[in-house]
This record gives sequence, C-alpha cells and structure tokens, in this order.
Amino acid sequence: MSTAIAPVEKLSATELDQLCINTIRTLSIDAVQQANSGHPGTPMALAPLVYAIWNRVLKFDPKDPIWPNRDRFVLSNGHASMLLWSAIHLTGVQTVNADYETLGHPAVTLDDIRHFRQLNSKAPGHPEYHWVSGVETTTGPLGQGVATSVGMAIAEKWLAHRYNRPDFDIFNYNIYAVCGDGCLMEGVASEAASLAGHLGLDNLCWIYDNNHITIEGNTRIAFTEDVQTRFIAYGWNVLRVGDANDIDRIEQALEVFHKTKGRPTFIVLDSHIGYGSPHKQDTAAAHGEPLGEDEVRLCKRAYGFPEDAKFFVPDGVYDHFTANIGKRGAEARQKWAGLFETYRNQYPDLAAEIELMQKRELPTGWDRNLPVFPADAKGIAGRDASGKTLNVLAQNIPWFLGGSADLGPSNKTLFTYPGAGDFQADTPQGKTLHFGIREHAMAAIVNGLNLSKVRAFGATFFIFSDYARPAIRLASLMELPSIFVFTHEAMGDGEDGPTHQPVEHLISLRAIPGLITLRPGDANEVVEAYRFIMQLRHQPAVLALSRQPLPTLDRKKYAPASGVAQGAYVLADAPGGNPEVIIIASGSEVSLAVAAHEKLVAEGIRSRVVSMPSWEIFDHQPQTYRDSVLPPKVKARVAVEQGSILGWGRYVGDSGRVIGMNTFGASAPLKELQKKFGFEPDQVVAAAKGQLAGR
Ligand SMILES: Cc1ncc(C[n+]2csc(CCOP(=O)(O)OP(=O)(O)O)c2C)c(N)n1
Ligand SMILES: [Mg+2]
Repeated sequence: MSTAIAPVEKLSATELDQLCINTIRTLSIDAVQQANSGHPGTPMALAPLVYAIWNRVLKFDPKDPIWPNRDRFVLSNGHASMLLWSAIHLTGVQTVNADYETLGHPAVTLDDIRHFRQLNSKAPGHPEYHWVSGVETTTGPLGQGVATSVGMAIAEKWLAHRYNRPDFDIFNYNIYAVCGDGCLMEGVASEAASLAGHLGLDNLCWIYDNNHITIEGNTRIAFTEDVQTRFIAYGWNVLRVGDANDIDRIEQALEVFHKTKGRPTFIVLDSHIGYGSPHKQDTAAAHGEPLGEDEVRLCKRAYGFPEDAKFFVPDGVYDHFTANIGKRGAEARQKWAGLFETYRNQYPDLAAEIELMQKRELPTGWDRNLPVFPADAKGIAGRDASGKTLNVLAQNIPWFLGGSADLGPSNKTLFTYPGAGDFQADTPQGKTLHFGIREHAMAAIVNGLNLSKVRAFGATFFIFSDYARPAIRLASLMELPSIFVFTHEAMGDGEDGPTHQPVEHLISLRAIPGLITLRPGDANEVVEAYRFIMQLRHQPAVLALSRQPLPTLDRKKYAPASGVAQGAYVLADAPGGNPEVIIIASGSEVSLAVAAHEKLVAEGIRSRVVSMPSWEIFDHQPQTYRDSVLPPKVKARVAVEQGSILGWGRYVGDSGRVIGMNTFGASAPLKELQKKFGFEPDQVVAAAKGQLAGR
C-alpha cells in the first residue's frame, strides 16, 4: 500500500505544517537507514519542535547565516543531528567560508543528506561548527551545547549593553538550546545552568526533551530526580509542554519565554522517542540504530508518506520554509542592515568595532603600551606579568573580556583598571567574568563567547585544566580562538603537594590537534606569548604560567623575547654560534638552563640554550629555521621541563637526555622539590657533560 500526498494547494495550514514536520522525520529516518548508523528516534520526536522554532520563531536569515543579530539555535543532543541537517537543508542555509564570505551555494544539499555520516558529506554524524554553515556550535559530547549556550547568552548581554543606543537595538537576539536527558545528567550543564540562573539570562531558553529514554533504557534506572524543581531552584522560569506534537503550545511557551524578564527559561517538553514507529516508539531501540527497512515503511505509512519514496521532499515544503523563516529572516536582517547604516553614521567608532569583531580582527593599537620588563635577577611571576598584560590588552581591545573560576586573585586575571567592572546581571558592561568554581562550564562558556565573536578567556590553576579539558578540545575542533590562562603550571606551589602539581597536563594538551600551548620562560616571554595569541583567529591557546617569580632575563645579553613567535629560539649561544651541546627548556626551567649554560661556558664547553615555549608554533616553522635552532648535527641535547618527559624525544633524539617528571610531585617547599626532582643547575650541567661524553 502506498499513500499519495494531496496537492499542496489542497492542504490546510495545519496539514502543511504536518507535511513539513513529516519531511524532517522521513529525511532523518532515510538518512540513518542509508548510513546504517545514526539516531532516528529523537528526530522523529522533535521534528515538530525544530519546525516550530525554525519556521515560526527563529530570527534567522538562511541567506546570511552569520548575520550578527540572528537568534542562535543549539542542538545540544547532537546525536539528533539529522534534525539540524534537515532544518539547514529545507530552509536553504547558504555556505559561508572561513573568511566569512557567503559563497552562494547551500550548506547542506539533499545529496549530503543521502551521504549522511560519509566522508566529506556536509551532514556528518554530529553538528560541527566550522564544517557546516548554520551550525552555531559543535555538539555531541552531551552537555557541551547547553553549557556553550550560556556563553552565547552572556555575550549577547554584553554586546547589547556596549553597542545598543536609544532607538538602536543593534543586539537583541535570543538563544534556543535543545537538550535531552543525557545533557541534563552531565555536570557541565548543571554548572552552566546555575550560573545562567545567577546571571538572570533572560535571552536564554533551554528546551528539554523529556522522553524518559537513554541508551540503556528507561531513565528510571539512573535519573529519577525532579528536574523541574532543580531548575526552579537555579532561578529559571520553568514551563511545561505536555505534548511534543503540539506546535501551537510550543509556540505559546516560546512566547512566554520572550515575555519573561530577569530569568532564563526552561521548557520541559514531554515527547515520545521514535514517534510514529509502531514497534520502536518509546524504546531505547529507537535511540541509536536504524529502524530497519520494514519499520521505515510502517513509519512512513503512519505519517501518510509514500512508503517507497526515499529522501522525499514533497511539493510545497521548501516554499513553506521560504515563506516563513526565509521571509521573516530576510526582513529582519534587512531591517537591521538599514538600522546599522544609520548607526554607522551616528556612531562610527562603535560600528567599526562591531565590524572588526565579526572578522575576528583587532583594533588599531591593540598592542600599544604592552609592558616591557627590565632585566631583574629576582624577577616576576608569570601570573603577575600576565595580569599586567591582560589589563593593558583589555583597555586596548574593548571586546576582550574574561575571568577565572574563583581564582582571579591568584591567577591575576582580575581587571583592575578604572571602569573595568564585574559582569553581573545588573552590570552587563563588566569586563571581569566570575565563573564560580565551575571550570568545565567556564571553558564551554568561553567557547560560547568566542562563537559570538567576543574575545574571551577563562582561567584557573593548570592542574584543573583537566576539569575544563572537554571544552578545550572542542575549542580546537571548532577552530575557535578561545584563550585559557592557567597558572601554577608546575611544582611552584610546592607545599600544596601532588594534588596541585601538574605533571601530565602539558603533554596531554599538546596532544590535542590544533591547540597552541605556550609555557613562557620569563615576564617578557609572557608578553610575547599574548602578542602571538591575540592574533590567532581560528586556533585556541593555552597559557601555562608560573606561580613563583622567575628571573627576568637580560635581553641585551640574550636574544629578544620576540622569538616566542617562532615557538622556540636560540636564547643563549656558544661563542661563534657553533654549539656542541644544546639545552632546551620551557617556562620556569629556562632560567635554570641559562644558569647551567653559564657554568658550562665558563668551563669552555660550547653550549646553547633554546627557549621552547611552544612545540606547536615551532613545529610550524620552516625546516631551515628549525634546523638553525636545533642543528641536526648536534646530537648532544638535554631537555628540561617540569612536566612529564613523554614526547621530548622528538627534540632531543634517541640519545638525548630529558630532565622531567616520571612520577607525581610531593608536598614540600619548592626548593626541596627542585632538588629532589633534579631541577638544579648542577644536575643540568652534569647531564650536558654526560651527553658530551656519550652517556
Ligand atoms: C559526554 C557524553 N557521554 C556519553 C555519550 C554517548 N551518548 C550519546 S547519546 C546518549 C544517550 C543520551 O540520552 P538522551 O540525552 O536522553 O537522548 P535521547 O536518547 O533521548 O535522544 C549517550 C550516553 C555522549 N555523546 N556524550
Ligand atoms: Mg532521553
């Protein structure tokens, strides 16, 4: 039996809605079936929600998917990606490239959907930000999307306050995030929801797919808390829509969200996973495997769709999206563009800022007055040099903001200049963010801010980078210029002991593709590290900064700190530039290497010190440069770094020596730890001599 669909002109408005919804459902089912992998059940259940948001509410122009004042849509339950591919396809979202140019072809074609989850398809397994236009953030690791949406909401508040003027609502967009049970079980979502409630982010709406199903079955096996009451306690406005198929009620709930001031909105949406599937609805089986050919036919029959047609978009569906989101979005954008023209005349400086920001460019003079630190044997801590630099940058770059997970006074990340202020519900102009002790949400929120083109950083102790890691990884995957400022980067907090002493953190972050790690060796290297980081447009960076003072090297005697921009550079050299042994060091071990070098030189040994704050930057230099820093013929090499020795072999070679950490640290004053673990000049000297003796 096969069903024929009535001609579009004979359909009532309700029937046309249903036709569009069922198109999303059947595209999703067919794509998963074709790929023989993926998640059909949730798109089947949430097609009405996505339809209602996109076609009835979202202020979004598919022709210009990066228009600054667009509403944001986040699919935090990223396994339901077919919802997004369907919406992006059916609304005709256009492709934008990395230079923010619209290319005039669709972001997701029907052919991409036919090749769901296949190599090079623009319909990959999960939503990927830099890969598919129209995706606002990468999701899939549950909880990340909703947490990131809080950063987007903070950004909107900050932008609105800085740039809006009477009669000029340049920024007034909303953020809609859809999530499931998994997202709400994850701690990162709770951290972020708590902060969003505290900040009263009334531009933020989460819609919870309350289907009582996760992979292992019914949520009664592991998730029985009262989610609504939890969100009430967080200070959210909690609404409930008892039927996920009721698009009018969904639209009404979204209207309530629009009217709610001073609180974010949480909509509980009761749904049936696998809706329409006679044998799989309401079961975990609908979650993560294809329905099977027979069941697919039964579902299509239930939706009144032809059973044999695949990837079928009935007549009238594209038009209906064009007539609604397309028209509404285009009008909103054009109106905004007109408004912005007048705004540009009246407030040229502010308009220029907005335009620079959209392209991730920096304002003229962004690096003026950066500190220069005079040579000083006693020196200054990396974190202090960082604090001074951050305060200058924040004054030069209006849209640069950030904060710490409750360690601001220790990370030295507080903005202290007059007028900087704190970001709070009633002071959304503030530049210092207070994330509370929520490192994971902090990193996701920093990503949300950077996705919104505000330049933002988050800070904590380096040891707790572990707590932020999943979002740091996503920053790299998304090619975002998020900045993570980590202080107490080695054993500098001595007495705190091994719980607070990073060992494997540097190497584990170096393992993240695309992420730039920087461990500067003195105050001037800190400044140069920031100079490098600020110019990144598509890469995140991690700074590892010392807690304790490090000698400020005499740059008249040694090479200038600008060498940081090459990742590694010859800091101190053998007379005539012809070394017989090379000592490579980063961070707090750079001055140690220099001290050892002076001793070696005094003994007539031709040593060279290479300061290597960043492996990734160095690895991207031309071979000739790398060979000039580490001449292949010089095999006697020692690396010194207060972190795991793993990976240093690539720079010291098979016969080289690494002075690093093979164990956890210990609780004791730093000096004793340096002695115990071999971070003393004499031990470096001995290692260098050993290398020369072939040991
Ligand atoms: C952090 C994280 N842990 C585990 C997974 C694997 N995973 C993907 S979907 C899922 C179940 C999600 O359940 P729910 O959010 O209720 O989605 P539904 O099945 O209702 O669509 C799990 C465990 C993941 N994607 N991310
Ligand atoms: Mg669920």
